Amino acid sequence: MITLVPLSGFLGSGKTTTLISAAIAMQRTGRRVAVVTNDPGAGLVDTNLARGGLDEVAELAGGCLCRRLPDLAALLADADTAKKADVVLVEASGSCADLRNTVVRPLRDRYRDRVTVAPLTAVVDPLRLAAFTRAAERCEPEPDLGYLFGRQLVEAELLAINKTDLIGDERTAKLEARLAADYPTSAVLSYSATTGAGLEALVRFWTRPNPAANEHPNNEPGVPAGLGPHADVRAVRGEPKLDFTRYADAESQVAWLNEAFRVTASGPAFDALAWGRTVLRYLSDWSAAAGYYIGHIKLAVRTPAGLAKLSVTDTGAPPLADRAPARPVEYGYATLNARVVCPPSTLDDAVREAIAAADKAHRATSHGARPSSFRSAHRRHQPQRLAATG
Ligand SMILES: Nc1nc2c(ncn2[C@@H]2O[C@H](COP(=O)(O)OP(=O)(O)OP(=O)(O)O)[C@@H](O)[C@H]2O)c(=O)[nH]1
Ligand SMILES: [Mg+2]
Repeated sequence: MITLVPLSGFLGSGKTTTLISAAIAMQRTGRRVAVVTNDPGAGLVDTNLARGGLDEVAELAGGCLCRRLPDLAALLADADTAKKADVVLVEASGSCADLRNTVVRPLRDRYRDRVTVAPLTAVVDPLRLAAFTRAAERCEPEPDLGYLFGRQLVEAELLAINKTDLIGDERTAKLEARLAADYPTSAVLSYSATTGAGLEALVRFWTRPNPAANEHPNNEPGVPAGLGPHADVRAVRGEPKLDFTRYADAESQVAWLNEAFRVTASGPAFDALAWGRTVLRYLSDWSAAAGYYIGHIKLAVRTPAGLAKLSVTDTGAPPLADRAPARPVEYGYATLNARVVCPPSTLDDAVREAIAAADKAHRATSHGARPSSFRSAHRRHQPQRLAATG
């Protein structure tokens, strides 16, 4: 029986970092692990990053997990039959909610003889949570993206507080206690995907023997056993149903860019990490100046000397480097993914300018970058302003 671990959580919360660190930790204990990334568009930094450290990586692009459920089921069957994996970690897109009803429960219903589905795990960035909480405490109207963030927490079976290295032990303990009180039917854990602290407990939680989990789809924490397989778990828990209009509004505010292009040195070699840092610094400054909210902007440059990978997870924040190539290089293949609350054409302009600025500063030439952002069809004309996480 194969185990599926579904990871949800807001943009930039650390899902991919968690998935890679956890996969490596599991492999060390002899497990065969595969990972699956998912996005509305193709060309993912996350897939590049995962392929840099893991053998079994699949990308389900072109639609949310709920729309790709048959493909996910086929992937699981293949991984099982070909003995490629006994654990599959799946990352949902950061703007996805309602996974419990659209992915987890159908898998538990229909594939229970083949798949054990681990608790739906929402990766929580404590700084992002604090920003939404502060805005609520100031009695600001809840932005639709804040609503989406909240829904991811509501439906999770495990709230996994990540990035504890940024907040320290005392704040972590307080946050754990608060989430346990606010979400009494969910489990709460804390860890750091980058330092590895607490990661072992997270992995243990996912893979603990839980023979009851697949016996009945409603055998879940907080849900009385014996309800029919199609009962709505949220209704049973007394939670309001998902407001699909707000969910669609939230998604439609985000300009979404997946762009791939080639970069070559204008001189003998260029520094791909420094080049990438300039691209992201430019976009971060631009977002701060214009008041646009960054969900996540990430950039990977695949070079002969290794991968350069950087992220910005907040408006105006400095780019953080996750991977650095060993030396300057003659060329690289760049993948840029940006999720920003602004009009798509505005993001396209900013990306063009950012690339031009980096090319000029680092004696490089980018070829074939034609930014073409999109957003889901449900349009809002006034993107809402959100508080930065800082
Ligand atoms: N300090 C710190 N940074 C982290 C941790 N986990 C992730 N990050 C950083 O947060 C940024 C975003 O991490 P990702 O793993 O790409 O986040 P994600 O949730 O997969 O992002 P999307 O797929 O875009 O929604 C990266 O720069 C990571 O290095 C952590 O435990 N501590
Ligand atoms: Mg990711």
